[in-house]
Amino acid sequence: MRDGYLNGESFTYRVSTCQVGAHYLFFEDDDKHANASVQYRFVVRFTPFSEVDECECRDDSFDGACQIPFAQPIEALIAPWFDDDPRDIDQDYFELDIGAPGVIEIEVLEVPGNIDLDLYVYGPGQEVDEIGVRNGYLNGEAFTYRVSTCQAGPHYLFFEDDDGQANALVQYRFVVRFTPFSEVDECECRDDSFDGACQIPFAQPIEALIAPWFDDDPRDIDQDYFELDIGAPGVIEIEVLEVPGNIDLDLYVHLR
Ligand SMILES: [Ca+2]
Ligand SMILES: [Ca+2]
Ligand SMILES: [Ca+2]
Ligand SMILES: [Ca+2]
Repeated sequence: MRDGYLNGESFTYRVSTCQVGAHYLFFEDDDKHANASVQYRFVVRFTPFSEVDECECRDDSFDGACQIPFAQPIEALIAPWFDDDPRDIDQDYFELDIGAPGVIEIEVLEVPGNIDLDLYVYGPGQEVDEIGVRNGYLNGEAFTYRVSTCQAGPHYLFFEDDDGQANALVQYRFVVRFTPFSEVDECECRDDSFDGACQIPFAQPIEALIAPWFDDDPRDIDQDYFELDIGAPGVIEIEVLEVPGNIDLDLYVHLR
C-alpha cells in the first residue's frame, strides 16, 4: 500500500510477490472527496525473480539458503517486500559447501547506490555459530570480507540492507572464494598455544598466514606457534624472508 502525501504528486511504487495468478491494485483520492476533470496516468512493469534473484522465494532463513558455487559471480536483489509480509526486510541466505578448514573470502563487487549492505557469516551450527559480520557504513559501498573456519560442512551467509528499509531496482553482485588452510597454513587449526605448536624442521622455508579470525572467536588475534627440537646448546637464527605489507610481525622465542 502506498499512501499519497501531496496533491498532484507522482510516484513510483514497487512490491514483490512469490505468487502467480491474478494480482489487483486500486487507486482512490486520499481524502476521498476530490474529483478531477483530467486523467491520472500510470504504467506497470514486471520483472520475474528468475531474472534478478533466483532464490528470492525461498525462506529468508538458513533452511531457505540457496547453495552457491565458489569463484562465480552471484547476483541478487534487495527486493521490495511489503511491510506486513514476513519477508518485509529482505535477507538473502546462501549456503557454501566447505570441505575443509580454510579462509572464506566474500568480495562484493557492486552495491546499488541506495543500499548499505550488511553481511553475516555462519558455520555449520547456523545461528549459534556466527563466524563473521561485516556491517556496511555507506550506501553503494562495495567491500571484501575475509573470515576463517576450522570446521568442514555447510557454512552460511546472508545479506541485508543496514537499516532494513531500502529496496533496490538493481542487483548487488558478489563472488565467494575459498582457500583451504592446507595450502596456506597447515597448522592453523591447532590451538594457538604451546600445546598446539607445530614441529618444524631446520633450514627449510616455512609459510604461514596471519589469518582473518572473527572477533569473538577464541583465536581472534592469530598467533602461530612452532616447536623446534633443539638437541644441543647453540645459536638459533630465525630469518623472516617475507612479511605481507599490512603486517607488523612480532616474534617471541620461549623455552617452555
Ligand atoms: Ca533478495
Ligand atoms: Ca530474500
Ligand atoms: Ca596463522
Ligand atoms: Ca594460528
